[in-house]
Formats: sequence, structure tokens, C-alpha cells
Amino acid sequence: MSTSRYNSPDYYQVDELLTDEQKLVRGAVRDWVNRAVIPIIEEANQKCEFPMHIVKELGEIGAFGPYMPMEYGGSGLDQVSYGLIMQELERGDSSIRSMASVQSSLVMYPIYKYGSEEQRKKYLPKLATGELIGAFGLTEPNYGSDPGGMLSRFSDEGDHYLLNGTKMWITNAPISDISIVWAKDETDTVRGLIVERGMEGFKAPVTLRKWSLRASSTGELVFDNVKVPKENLLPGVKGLKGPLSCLSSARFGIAWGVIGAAMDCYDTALQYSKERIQFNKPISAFQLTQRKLAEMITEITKAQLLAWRLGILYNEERARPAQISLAKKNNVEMALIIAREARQILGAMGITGDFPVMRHMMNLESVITYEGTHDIHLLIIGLDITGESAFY
Ligand code: TGC
Ligand code: FAD
Repeated sequence: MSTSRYNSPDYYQVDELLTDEQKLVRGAVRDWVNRAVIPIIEEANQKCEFPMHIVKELGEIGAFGPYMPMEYGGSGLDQVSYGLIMQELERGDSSIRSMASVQSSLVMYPIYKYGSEEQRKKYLPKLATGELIGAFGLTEPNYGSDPGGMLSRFSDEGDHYLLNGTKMWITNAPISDISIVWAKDETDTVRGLIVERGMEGFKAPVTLRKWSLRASSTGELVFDNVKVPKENLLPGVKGLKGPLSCLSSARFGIAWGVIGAAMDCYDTALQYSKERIQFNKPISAFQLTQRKLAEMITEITKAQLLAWRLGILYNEERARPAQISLAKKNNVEMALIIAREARQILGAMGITGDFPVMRHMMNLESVITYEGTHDIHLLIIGLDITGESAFY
């Protein structure tokens, strides 16, 4: 049972659009977040440490690859359920949702979709339980928004591949057992390789001094003549559409996840405003506070409906990449604005770790940048509606 004071806002009875199974899944994850994440997450952020002990528990509650078939360790759930799991995890902290997003959408998904049957059987069940942790290496020091320019390369050396290059800003890198690494072959074609911890010439140094996603483990992936066995190449995809299709799944999860962070900020600000007295009144009685709260619940409600509709389209395999961009862009910006406004309602208390608001706000500064920046998503939508590319 939940012991948290959290009241999940549902201004438009969006719950009525959910199935019993979807609500059951959400309830189980919500209880777990209240029990396992809320009590430890502030300390993990202050110490800048990822709480490793929760990985196996994330596996037990089915947070890794929930939409994968059961034979590979998944739960065979639909995409709305996946979204609701991400929403509850991100209510706890974006770092926890990040860990689960990468594991599910960026590591299990490409192995399931593009891997051989041997690769699926070898890696997916262990990734589903958290016995293995995965990372996804696309971004490089000089190629972030423009991953097609990547410099990482591998050559065919007969009985193995030889991999060289550097990936930067990689979630889970320092704690990962396997990484899905995107690199160009000798024909300049982007391919995916599964690189395992301990391979000679492979290092994953941690990225220090972050002010955002402090409870997430971020690092580099450095390959110096790494011998990768030939059976570690993902056979099922060639070209940039390989990594970009994985991003579609992760961006979908983020569009849902950030609603959780926004709901937590709204709920915290609403409760605080009713209890905080200034000028002999609760601050919730002032028009300017009410405007902030009314705007928040309006934007949360719109974001919920957007995510739900996208989930239905996703379930029907009709969600287009630009539609996913729209939801990622809109919902992350919505959550960030709400976090900033909620922090104002809390006054000085808003800057402390006694409340989750500033932590969410700082996290969301990463979320608006990764998985495609806000502006890149505007350009993806712009291209979709005009037919003109403004990237180059
Ligand atoms: P472009 O020519 O547009 O596309 C190349 C090929 O890919 C196809 N494609 C997609 N396929 C599936 N899903 C998508 N979302 C797709 N987007 C594009 C496209 O149809 C084409 O296929 P084909 O068959 O014609 O070859 O590529 P471009 O080089 O012009 O780049 C386009 C651009 C800028 C939109 C793209 O590169 C982009 O999205 N840039 C942003 C980079 C990004 O999002 N990086 C994220 C790194 S991972 C990360 O941040 C993880 S954080 C995780 C966490 O902690 O939660
Ligand atoms: P840049 O591409 O240098 O962009 C800088 C600015 O220029 C942005 O505002 C951008 O919108 C703008 N810009 C760029 N191109 C254009 C254009 N054509 N028109 C207009 N404006 C433009 N990557 C991974 O591969 N795996 C991970 O697990 C991962 N985890 C991450 C975790 C964290 C905490 C962070 C912060 C990042 C992570 N990333 C990861 C990297 C992330 O995807 C990139 O930071 C992101 O894609 C942007 O790249 P960049 O930082 O190099 O910015």
C-alpha cells in the first residue's frame, strides 16, 4: 500500500480511457515507487549516485521490456501500459525512468527487432530481470543532433571486427554489462554491434560534475581497437534508421514519463499552497497562485490526452515518428515549465531537497535535450508538415 501523500491528478477522468489491466500495472508500479524510490532518491541525487540496488527490483516489477513477448522475459503488455510504467517511474525521478527507458527501448528493443534468434535468447531474458544492464551508444563528442556524421568505425578482420571510436553522454555506460554501439562499416553504412564489458580496449569512464540527472549513471564508451566477435553484429538493420527507430520507442516513453514529473510538481505545489499562510491567508487563495495552478492542471490534462492517443496509435502500429516528436517536445516542455512554476509557489522551500520540485526541474533540463533536443523535434515536425528540410 502507498504511504505517500501523493494524489495523482485526473481532471478529465482520463482513467476511464484505461483498461483494468493498464490501471493494475500502474498501481503496482506506483506502490513500488512510493516504497522503493521516494525514500532514497533525494539522497542518491545529493550524492550523485545511481541506486544500484533497485535494478533487480525494477526487473521484478516488470519495468524492463514490458511490451516484449513473455518467451524473452517481457510481460507482453501494450504500449499504453509501457507509458504508464514510465510515468510512475519518472514521478519518482527521471534517472529511474532513464535507466528503464534505455534498458527497454534502446537495448532490448534493437536486440528483439534486429537481433538474431541466438542474440535474443542470450541477452533478452537477462536484461528483463536486470541481471544484465545495457547502454546505447549513438552520440559522439562532435555528432549529437547530427548522428549521421559519426566517426566510430569498424573493419572486418576475417574472424572478428575491429572497433574504434568514442561515444559520449551515454546513460548507464559506467554500470553497463553490454552496449548497443552504432558505428560505420567499411562501406560507410551504420550498423549495430553488441559490445560487452571487459572486452580488451573498451573503457566506460563516468561523466562527473552534472547538475542534472544526478542519480543517473552517465559516461563515455571508448573503443581502442576492440575485437568484437562477428556474432555480435545485429544482422537485421542497416543505416541510420536502425538507431532512429529505437529512439522512436524511447521518445514515446519520455512523452509519458515526464507527465509523472509534472504531476508530482503540481501535486506538491497544490498541497503546499493550501498550507502556507502569508498575509493571513493560504497562498492558494491568491489569484496569481491560482493562475499558476490552473495553467498546470490544464497542461497536464492536455499532455495526458496526447500521450493516451499516441499510445493507441502505437498499439495499432500507426504512430509516425513526427507524431512521436510532437508528444516528446510538447510534454517535456510542459513538465519543465510546470516544475519552474511549482518551484516559485514553494518560495525558498522550493530550492531545498525537502521537496522534489527543484530535483525534477534540474532533471528535465537533460530530458529536453536528450532523445533529440526540443528544437530538433520542431524541425522534424516542420519537415513533416511542409515537406522542406530545415536541418542542413
Ligand atoms: P534522415 O535522412 O532523416 O533519416 C535516416 C533514415 O532513418 C529513417 N528515420 C527513422 N526511422 C525510424 N524512426 C525514426 N524516428 C526515424 N527518423 C528517421 C529515415 O526514414 C531514413 O531512412 P532511409 O531508409 O531513407 O535511410 O536522417 P538525418 O541524418 O537527416 O537526421 C535526421 C534527424 C536530425 C531528425 C535525426 O538524426 C535525429 O533525430 N537527431 C537527433 C539525435 C538524437 O535524438 N539522439 C539521441 C541519442 S540517444 C539518447 O539521447 C538517449 S537518452 C536516454 C535516456 O537516458 O533516457
Ligand atoms: P548539439 O547537437 O551540439 O546541439 C546544440 C544546440 O544546437 C541545441 O540547442 C540544438 O537544438 C541546436 N541545433 C543543432 N542542430 C541544429 C539545427 N539543424 N537547427 C537548429 N538548431 C540546431 N546519447 C546517446 O547516444 N545515448 C545515451 O544514452 C544518451 N544519454 C544522455 C544522457 C544525458 C544526461 C544527456 C544530457 C545526453 C544524453 N545523450 C545520449 C546525448 C543526447 O542525445 C544529445 O545530448 C542530444 O542529442 C543533443 O546533442 P548535443 O548535446 O551534441 O547538442
